[in-house]
Amino acid sequence: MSKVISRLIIMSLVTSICIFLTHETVSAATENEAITHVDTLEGKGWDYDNAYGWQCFDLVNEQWDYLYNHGLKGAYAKQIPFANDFTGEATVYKNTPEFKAKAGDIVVFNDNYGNGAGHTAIVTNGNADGNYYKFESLDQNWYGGGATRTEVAHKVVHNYDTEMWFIRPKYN
Ligand SMILES: [Ca+2]
Repeated sequence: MSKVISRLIIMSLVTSICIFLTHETVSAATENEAITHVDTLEGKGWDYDNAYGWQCFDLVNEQWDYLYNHGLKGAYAKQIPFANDFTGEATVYKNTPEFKAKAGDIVVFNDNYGNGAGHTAIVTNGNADGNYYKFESLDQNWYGGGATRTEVAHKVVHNYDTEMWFIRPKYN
């Protein structure tokens, strides 16, 4: 076998392995680094898509972009669990009575919230009441102050709801 052919075979093998690794790569951040990054988002207004002011989705996309260098798809927050391929990046959990959220999870509320658009936030404490009936998250636009840029990212205590999804990133 000529050296040229050998090199071509090796190059194609390396390329294949790189593509495989790229697809399977988890976040470059550790769990602790991700949680620390959430803290840096608090107290400021975030407009990831440069439209409609400081939406809930903007805040979540700031975190997702930190983790994976891209935002999440979905015309509305409620579509996040279904409009994205989370293979290699995260695990999606539908809420159940046994589910326990943890800091760093992305929570998605259904169309009973946000005037039909749903809502999304970043969990900061999965057990805000000591009984796992409530969790705390960092939110934008929970009170409707996103469009007017008056509601910076702030912590809110929410009830766990049946129709709720939690997206848990795969950390390094
Ligand atoms: Ca926006």
